[in-house]
Amino acid sequence: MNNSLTIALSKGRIFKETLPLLAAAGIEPVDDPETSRKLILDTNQHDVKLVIIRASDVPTYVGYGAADIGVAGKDVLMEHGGEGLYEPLDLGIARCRLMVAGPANAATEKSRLRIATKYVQSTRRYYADRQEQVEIIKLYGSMELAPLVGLADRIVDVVDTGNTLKANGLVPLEHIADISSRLVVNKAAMKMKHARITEFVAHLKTAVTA
Ligand code: PRT
Ligand code: MG
Repeated sequence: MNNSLTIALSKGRIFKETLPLLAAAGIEPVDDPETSRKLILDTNQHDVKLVIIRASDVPTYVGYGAADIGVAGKDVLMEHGGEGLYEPLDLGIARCRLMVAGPANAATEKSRLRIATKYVQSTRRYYADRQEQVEIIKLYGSMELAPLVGLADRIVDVVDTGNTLKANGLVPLEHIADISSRLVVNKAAMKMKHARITEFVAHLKTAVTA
């Protein structure tokens, strides 16, 4: 029986903050993804591998079963929709807030605001719930620039310290959701490798609550 585990992680803050949780489950990567160019990292356990991918690709890899398990921000999961995924554990890491932001002294008499964001689904849902008509402009990064050059009236982005907003003359205006990273598990893998995955989740849960 194939009882191996493939775990999908993104570089940067999620990898750094997941490392101690993996260690609590007895898993230590052999290479450092920040310095290695390898996309598949071996670990101290012969049948556990880490795949290093873009944060927004984690639900896709896990949803299709290319990885059994992954760690993804709730912001990313809300956009993806969660198809093929269980979300058994809030890891409490990489915390931030999904917010509407804009220029400090913005005029608001416009009937139809233009909102620049990479979070198109969450933004659509947020304004639909409030019955506000907005025009959503999809961007892939540097949302903070859009109001400065007249591309949009507002942005929807995740905010941590708020320093990036501040540095660009923007202020947080409306809070949409509190965000943290979640453990996601492929639904078929959860059935096929039930004991192994349940044990792994239990180890992480203990580490999270400790
Ligand atoms: O970088 P890439 O395009 O590959 O993807 P990504 O930006 O989604 O990945 P990454 O590693 O930057 O973020 C992974 C996850 O971390 C996100 O999906 C969030 O769930 C979470 N997270 C927590 C954050 C932040 N904090 C955060 N501050 N993601 C992004 N940011 C950005 C923020 O948008 C701002 O532009 O970091 C910048 C600095 O934030 P301030 O408010 O501290 O200035
Ligand atoms: Mg980034």
